[in-house]
Amino acid sequence: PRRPRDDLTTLSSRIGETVLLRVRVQTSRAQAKMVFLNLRQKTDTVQAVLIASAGKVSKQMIKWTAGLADESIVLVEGTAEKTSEPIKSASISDVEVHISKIHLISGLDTRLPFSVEDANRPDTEVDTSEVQYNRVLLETRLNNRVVDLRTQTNQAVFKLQGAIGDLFREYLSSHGFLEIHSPKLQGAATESGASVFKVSYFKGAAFLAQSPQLAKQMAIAADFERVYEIGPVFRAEDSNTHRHLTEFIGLDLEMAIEEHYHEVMETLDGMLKAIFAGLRDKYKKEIQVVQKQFPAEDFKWREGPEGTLRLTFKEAVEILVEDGVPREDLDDFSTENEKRLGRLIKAKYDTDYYIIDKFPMALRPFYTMPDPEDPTLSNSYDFFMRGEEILSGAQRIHDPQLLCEKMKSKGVDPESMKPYVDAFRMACPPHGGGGIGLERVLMLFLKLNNIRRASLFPRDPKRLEP
Ligand code: ATP
Ligand code: AMO
Repeated sequence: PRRPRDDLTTLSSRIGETVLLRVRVQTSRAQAKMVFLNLRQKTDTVQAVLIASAGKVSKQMIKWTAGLADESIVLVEGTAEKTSEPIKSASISDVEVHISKIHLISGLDTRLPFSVEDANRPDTEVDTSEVQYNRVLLETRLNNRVVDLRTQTNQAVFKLQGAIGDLFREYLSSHGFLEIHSPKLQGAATESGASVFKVSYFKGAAFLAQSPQLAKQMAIAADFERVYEIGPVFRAEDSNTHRHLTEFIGLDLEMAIEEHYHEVMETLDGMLKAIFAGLRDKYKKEIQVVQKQFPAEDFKWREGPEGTLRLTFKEAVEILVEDGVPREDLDDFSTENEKRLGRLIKAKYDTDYYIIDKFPMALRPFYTMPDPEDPTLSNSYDFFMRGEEILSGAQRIHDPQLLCEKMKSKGVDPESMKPYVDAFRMACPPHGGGGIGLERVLMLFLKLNNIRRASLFPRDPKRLEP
């Protein structure tokens, strides 16, 4: 019968017992008649030792074990023992495994590009004299992503990425939303012609969707009332920044409105706060693992009756003007001013999360509903984390005449998007929604400083592999 394998996380409760582990050899070090091994499983490591002893562990076995390449996968049998002295580098520091048997499950037939232990070191621990030796550059990591993803940090990062998706789904399905799957191949450019990828499609061409925008609105016209989608979004923008990808995961939602577009804004806000709280409450360990490599203050948001900080675009402009930014630079926020605003808000309101409402109509896409009281403004909002945009959304125009007028004023021919416009000609309830970049939320929650770290296999203007 197959014996169940043990998990490193349960070792502390197994002192004195025989355990069976499938692990990676992170490092090994031979010393006289013994070998010390650092064994790893996802976000945990444990020290193990193999000691030569007559009749049990031969010298040959010591030699063979000492020769195991780092990152080999082994099956180990041994006893869990309390450690005499705590071991600094191990994450389970109160247990060590005394090995009696060791089998190789899978070895290496190439050299490692870097050691996983080095790749897991905090950047702050890097001594400049040792830069060559210690630091693994992001570029090198991404070129060898499979090895890089094995670090304890990355195991935690992607567990948290999965958690954000789970929490998004959980919140929305318990609030009456239906998950939809919209096509990514489109016959026409979607939001704005400038930034779509064109792909060949039999004898013609197709475009990769730059958002599920049109489909999710059409789902509302089709009476689904509340819909959401988690799916890839493609942007053909040559943006070589810390926060732009050419393919990212969009967390999108769209809902019918009863009376006011703030119903949508509040739903988005409730959902995001549920994600933040879910991460903080259920994934403490993973957050701490990441913070060892990327030191950051815990992400802060306002909870309770006070509610999320909301500013209008105009109020946000005033904050920046008061801080000395020339008013004429504030028709739109540059990344610099966005971040500056984030710092000012943090200092004044002690929050890393806030909403800016009522953007000027001129800054928003054609489908955005103008503010009925001041048509130079719009019923639209952006949400920010640590001074960077993570969500964009709005009430949409559901009147076909007004929609066509706005399309034309933004240089979009309504004929080119006929099925979309027709959806509103056959009556559609007032509605609104928003789109979130999953990798941005993850990057900013954890302060990873580069969106590529929040994407499993990132795609940017210069990277299509691995
Ligand atoms: P976000 O607004 O969050 O960047 P977006 O897709 O709406 O998402 P834009 O509004 O086009 O992007 O650009 C926002 C900011 O990103 C710009 O103010 C600019 O600072 C920065 N940015 C965009 N493209 C580039 C680029 N190619 N190089 C440097 N910065 C860029
Ligand atoms: P927008 O274009 O602002 O809005 O995108 C929504 C959110 O997606 C993320 N994002 C990106 N993430 C990584 N790389 C990129 N190049 C990138 N571009 C955008 C950001 C942004 O806030 N249809 C509207 C949404 C709506 O109104 O429902 C839209 O796509 O987090």
